[in-house]
Order: sequence, then C-alpha cells, then structure tokens
Amino acid sequence: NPQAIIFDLDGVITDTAHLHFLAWRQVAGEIGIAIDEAFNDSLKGISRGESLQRILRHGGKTGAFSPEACAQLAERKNGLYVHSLRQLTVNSVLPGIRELLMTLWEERIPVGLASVSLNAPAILQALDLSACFDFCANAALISRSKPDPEIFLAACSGLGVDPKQCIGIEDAQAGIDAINACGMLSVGIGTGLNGAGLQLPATEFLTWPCLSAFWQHDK
Ligand code: B16
Ligand code: MG
Repeated sequence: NPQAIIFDLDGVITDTAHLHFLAWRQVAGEIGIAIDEAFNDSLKGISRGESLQRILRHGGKTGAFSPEACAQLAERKNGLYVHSLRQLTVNSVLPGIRELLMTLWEERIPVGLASVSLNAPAILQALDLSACFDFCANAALISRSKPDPEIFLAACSGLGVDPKQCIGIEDAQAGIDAINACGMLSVGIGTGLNGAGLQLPATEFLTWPCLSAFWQHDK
C-alpha cells in the first residue's frame, strides 16, 4: 500500500473554484478587467497574491497598483469569497470523496491535505471532514504556489512519509506538475491534464480499489 494519500482541496474534495471565480470576477470588474471561466482555470492551485498578479497581467495592468493597493484588492476578494463559503454544507463534498476517506481510514492509510488556500481549515470544517485528515499542510508557511512541489512536500513531511511512496490527487495542471516534481504518483481528476499517472473523469471514479490497483501496477 502507499504510505499516504495526499489530496488537493479545491476541485477534488469540493468545488470552490466557482466561488473563487465569482469573487475574483467582482474585484477584477471593479478595476476594469473582465475575466471568464476559461481564464479562471489558470488560477487553480495558484495563491491569492499570485492570482491577483495574473489577473492584472491579463488586463494589461501589471504594475498599475502599489503593493498596498494589491493587498487591499486581495483582501476584498477574500472577504467576498469567505462570505460565499457560508453556502457550503456537508452536502458540498464532491461525489465519492466522503466514502473514499472512510475507506482509507478503515484501511489505516494516512491522509494528507495539500491546499494553498488559507481558508482550507474552515472549508474542511464546513464539510465536516476535518477528522478525516491526519495532517493538513499549512498554506501560511508556503512561499511558492503549485506547480512548485513545496506544499506536497510539506504534507509528506508532516505525515512523516516518503513522497516516492505516496499518491497525490489533483484536478489542476499546476497541481499535477507539483505532484510529479516530488516523485509521488499522480492521479488527475477531469479532462485536459497532461502527465497524470492515472487519469479519471470525475471524483466518483476515485475509489480505494482503483487507487490500490494503480499503486500495485506502477510500483
Ligand atoms: P485562498 P487548492 C487554491 O486551492 C485555489 O485553487 C486557488 O484558486 C486559490 O487562489 C488558492 O487556493 C488560494 O486560496 O485565497 O483561499 O487562500 O487548489 O490549492 O486547494
Ligand atoms: Mg484543485
């Protein structure tokens, strides 16, 4: 068996990408930048500050705002986003995920979280999933967004496991690249991802028998 399974949050455990999008669209609109869902895909797994920089670049406004103004824009986005998180309930967990986490607990396989979201602990709590995770990497201690492997390495180190003996699960290209850069086995959820060791169309196909077969085949 793998020594641990490390999950991404946004897009794997729950679909917060749309809420991030709505908050960013509002803030970007207020400074005259239009963003759409396709552009939002390129912000998945990217930290709040770095997302803002990408939005400014997208709107041709790189350097137009002082660091203080940028901090205010990021804070405004987060206020809107955190407000929208109130709509999350125990029913907001993506299909199959709660069942998978229960099975991993029964199988005594350690479970970690590698989300660069500073709101991750509150989201897990709203979903009533906090107890399912043996270790959640602290996004506040991470200096580089995915595709840098830092957050996945922090999750492995907190669990005391060897990345090469673990599986990472992601829905974003930056996340798959981060997992592969650690030497972990990667599982991609969704379409259009390059380099995932195992590619599944949606979370409902993510089961322990499927992960176990992938592990035995690839190790
Ligand atoms: P916050 P993940 C990421 O979560 C999101 O995909 C990304 O869109 C967001 O900007 C980032 O968290 C930071 O989130 O503003 O809440 O700190 O994919 O790493 O779970
Ligand atoms: Mg994600």
